[in-house]
Amino acid sequence: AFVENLLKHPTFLDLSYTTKFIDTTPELFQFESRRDRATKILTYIADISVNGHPETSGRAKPPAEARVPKPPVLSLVDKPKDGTRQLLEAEGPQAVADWMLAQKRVLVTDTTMRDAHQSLLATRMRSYDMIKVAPAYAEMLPELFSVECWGGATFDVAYRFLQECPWQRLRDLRAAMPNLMTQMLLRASNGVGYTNYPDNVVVAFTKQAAESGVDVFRVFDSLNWVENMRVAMEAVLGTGKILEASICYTGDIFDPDRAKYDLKYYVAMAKELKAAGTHVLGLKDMAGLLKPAAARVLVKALKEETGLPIHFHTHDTSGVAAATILAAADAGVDAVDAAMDAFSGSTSQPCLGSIVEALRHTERDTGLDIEAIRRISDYWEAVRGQYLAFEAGLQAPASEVYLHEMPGGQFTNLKAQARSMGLEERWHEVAHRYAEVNRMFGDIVKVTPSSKVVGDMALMMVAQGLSPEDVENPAVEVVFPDSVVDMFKGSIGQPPGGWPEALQRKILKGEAPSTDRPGAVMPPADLDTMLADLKGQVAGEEIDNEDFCGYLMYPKVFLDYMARHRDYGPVRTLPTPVYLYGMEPSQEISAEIDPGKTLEIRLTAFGETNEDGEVRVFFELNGQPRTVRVPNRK
Ligand code: BTN
Ligand code: 3PY
Ligand code: ZN
Repeated sequence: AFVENLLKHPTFLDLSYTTKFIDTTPELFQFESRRDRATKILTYIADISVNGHPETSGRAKPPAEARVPKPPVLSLVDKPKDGTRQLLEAEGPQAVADWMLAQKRVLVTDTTMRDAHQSLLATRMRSYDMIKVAPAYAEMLPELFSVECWGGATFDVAYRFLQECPWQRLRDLRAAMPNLMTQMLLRASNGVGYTNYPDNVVVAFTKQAAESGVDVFRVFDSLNWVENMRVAMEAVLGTGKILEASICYTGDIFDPDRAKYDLKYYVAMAKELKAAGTHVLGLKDMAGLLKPAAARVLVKALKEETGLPIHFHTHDTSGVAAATILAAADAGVDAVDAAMDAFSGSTSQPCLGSIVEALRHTERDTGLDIEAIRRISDYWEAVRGQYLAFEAGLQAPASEVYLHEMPGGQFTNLKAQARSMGLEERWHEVAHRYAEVNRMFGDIVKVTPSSKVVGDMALMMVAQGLSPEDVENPAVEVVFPDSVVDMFKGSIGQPPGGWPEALQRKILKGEAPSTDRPGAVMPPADLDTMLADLKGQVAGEEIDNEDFCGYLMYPKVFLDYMARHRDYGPVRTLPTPVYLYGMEPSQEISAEIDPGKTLEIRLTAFGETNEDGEVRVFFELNGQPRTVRVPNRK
């Protein structure tokens, strides 16, 4: 009967089906597939309940009485009011840019679903928690400029740690917020990865991102090398979506000791980005280094010299980011980024609700509804509580950021890396070394992936007790991290003024560096062969272009994800506490594995462990008894 149904189905007949089609078209399978997927999910729950989740073991656990996140109840009568998305669809990206310039109010981007959790919770927020509140954004905050919800580190973390498809997240969010523009962070030639990809991979990925639902592309290069941004910028322009090419801010325009990154430098870069056709100019202060007085001068100059709308992004690590935003607002900034209150402050963005209040009844009033913000933030507060295991634990603002200049999005990751090397106690030493490495490297922009290279080097120096003098001394043998060797070879591009030559000679041991744009000397990827390879490796699974683009970015991570998907099924549909901690006897949950198709799951009991080391776990699935066996690894 299944095959008969399948052959008659119109989607099958036009050959556009994929496994996603099978996932979303359960009527084909009658009972079989659903039972199959149910068994997989029960196996996952059983395994985590017995053995724990490897990512949360040994970490702080939320108390049993923790509040369950409940999104605001919506009217659901009217469709949400039109927003920026309708303007983009009707009139295109240039019209949106013109409209931005015509606004008196400060426009606001909410970063909660991307940078905020990347910077506070090591990027671990699951789609489940985002999708539940997305309709509330659409109904209650239609005046938002955009919702940043994709790209940066979220892409690989989704596959690698959350066992979910990042593309599906994008499609689901896009559908739930039809009036709001979605925004992503694209690392230009580094895609959403840590290394330079062939040009045709960057183009294929960007096109697919636009097709799957990204409206605004913030594009940056980790060394501020405009040459290395052009392929991604052109690709975005080709999609008809909004290009927000960005300057990464580092140093201090007022500090004579950091004259490399002065006002002239930033204005010149802004003009290059304008000439390359950007619709909006991003000012990306990834570490939160731009001080209020400097923001006044910089924003004013960028606006005057380019005439472009300016979109300012910063981090609150220092505790003064809101002051910088207000100064930027005074100087005429067009749009700013902020995170919902419960996900704001510290290494994340400054507080959205407080910025809205600070500007209320002024010329630059944002027009956002503060009651809506409070209700949505109340939901986020409960969500954040569930991810206690991933909190980075920066307890207070830290002026130390002006020393190390670490991006907010790197902070939690580097701290975790330090912890895994047994260096957590020596964090302030790592911070010092990080600053010294930056100086040795010639004072570079530090943002993914260049920041990762600086971090690798700093950790290595702390672990091995090496000083900058040791590193620079030609007579002292140093084994440099691979990422450092690659960067000095030119693999992620050129910093302004090039690499310091003496250090470069020591690192490369006589090998010649390249100053070419990496994509210009790299052969294009053979996409047909790679697709055939991928299909061979996942025999039996259909692969669509989203999957293929995931594989192009992260071949191994993607294949591991697929293999786990075959064993565990759509675990993205489990509530977060169950995904992270499993279930207790007599606990009951539901999981909506397809729209309107819900599994009612009750864990009844754990059995004894048999001589093969396996435990039986007893469930009721939609009222019927079910048993699964999983290895007891405890
Ligand atoms: C199952 O549910 O057991 C099989 C479905 C397999 C779906 C694959 S996994 C990778 C890719 N991404 C998706 O969203 N679907 C396919
Ligand atoms: C990223 O590239 O993920 C960033 O957040 C850079 O700031
Ligand atoms: Zn950021």
